[in-house]
Amino acid sequence: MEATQMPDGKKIDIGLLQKLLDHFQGSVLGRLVAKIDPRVLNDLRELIRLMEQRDPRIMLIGRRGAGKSSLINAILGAPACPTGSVTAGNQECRWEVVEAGGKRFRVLDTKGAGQGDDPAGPDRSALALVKEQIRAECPDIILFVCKAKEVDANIQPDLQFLGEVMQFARSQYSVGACHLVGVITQVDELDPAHVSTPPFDHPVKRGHIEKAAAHLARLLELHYPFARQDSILIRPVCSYLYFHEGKIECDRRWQIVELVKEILGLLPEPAKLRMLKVGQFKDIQTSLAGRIVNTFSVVAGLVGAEPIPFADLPILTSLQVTMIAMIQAVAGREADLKAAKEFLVATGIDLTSAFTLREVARALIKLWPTGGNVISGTIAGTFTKILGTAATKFFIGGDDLAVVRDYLTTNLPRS
Ligand SMILES: Nc1nc2c(ncn2[C@@H]2O[C@H](COP(=O)(O)OP(=O)(O)O)[C@@H](O)[C@H]2O)c(=O)[nH]1
Ligand SMILES: [Mg+2]
Repeated sequence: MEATQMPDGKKIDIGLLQKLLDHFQGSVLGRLVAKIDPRVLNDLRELIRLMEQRDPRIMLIGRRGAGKSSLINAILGAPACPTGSVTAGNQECRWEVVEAGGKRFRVLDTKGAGQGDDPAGPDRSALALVKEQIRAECPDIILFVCKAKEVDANIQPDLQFLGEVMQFARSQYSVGACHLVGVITQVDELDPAHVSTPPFDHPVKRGHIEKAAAHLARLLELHYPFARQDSILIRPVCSYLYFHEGKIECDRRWQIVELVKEILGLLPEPAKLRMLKVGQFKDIQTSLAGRIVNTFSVVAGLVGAEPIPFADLPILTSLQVTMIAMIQAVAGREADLKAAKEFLVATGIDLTSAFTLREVARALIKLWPTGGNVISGTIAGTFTKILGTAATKFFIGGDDLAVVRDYLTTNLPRS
């Protein structure tokens, strides 16, 4: 274990977490803890995956004009994809990066089953191209996009296309690798059409939106081959955004944030952080940060309690700085250690000085006069938790430094 003083690298050293995970899996105490609460090691494993930070992969199925490109723009809040195709255009079927304002993900835009009226079923050559792309990379999410006014307009071929695509994806990857969400677009155009601005709470309009959603749900139940094992989400949205000279001139987006939240819930860990950048999802960020803080506290507790064949102070320090950097990442910032250290300096905590820890230790021993390893484990865990909570308050809660310092002064036990 090379951690000497403070971790030196700029980026998070996931290797440290991996080494600790390996260590705990083999150690008696680690196994004991895992036995008491198997979530600990699983959480650590998931946190390691979270930091892989790869682009989410979203595949779009729906016919031309359904609003696939508009939906992507609505999610990004920027005109990243050309819309309003009057003609089919020569869009290529391959994974593309879409990005705007620091938000990015990958999209596989497909035209679905072509014009949708071929009795022979989906376009075979289109399907072959899609399969080639899926073989290369599995979509995390398939958005089956259907115009609200057209949910009952011969979408069978598109459904068949969807079914074949998912069957292929599941033949190549595990069941949990690819999820379906049904998206009903352009709900603003449903009757009464003069109710064209969100939140569309005209009772008749709401009735039509619900009817369209129920209809698509029923069609999927009948025709989607995995209808029984997958719980399928249906999300009606309005993606209408009008850009003029690069600025938003009209914004009628509705339920887009909810859709993104649903996507976030379905994404695998490595793809989550990039998707989090798409919006300010404080609740999701807070709960992810909470998981990070809890896991690191437990791990720090283990490091503190167990005679590990490396000095525990530098490792605890590395863990704590890593934890803070991960909270920064969840907050949508760069996960770099320099900022984490700057945060610590700003709050007045010097992790490199054993003094801080000793102070805390002395105070805690008074609180828990039991003995030995348990105490040092408890101290390390408690201290880590307090630090993590402070970082969460600052980076996610948006509390200013004075508030965070206050929190630390109140909660760090004094001797
Ligand atoms: N009123 C309204 N029009 C939309 C909405 N979404 C897309 N459109 C329009 O529908 C047309 C086709 O959209 P587009 O995103 O290009 O569809 P795609 O072919 O599936 O990519 C464009 O003129 C869009 O402006 C929506 O939610 N409401
Ligand atoms: Mg398009």
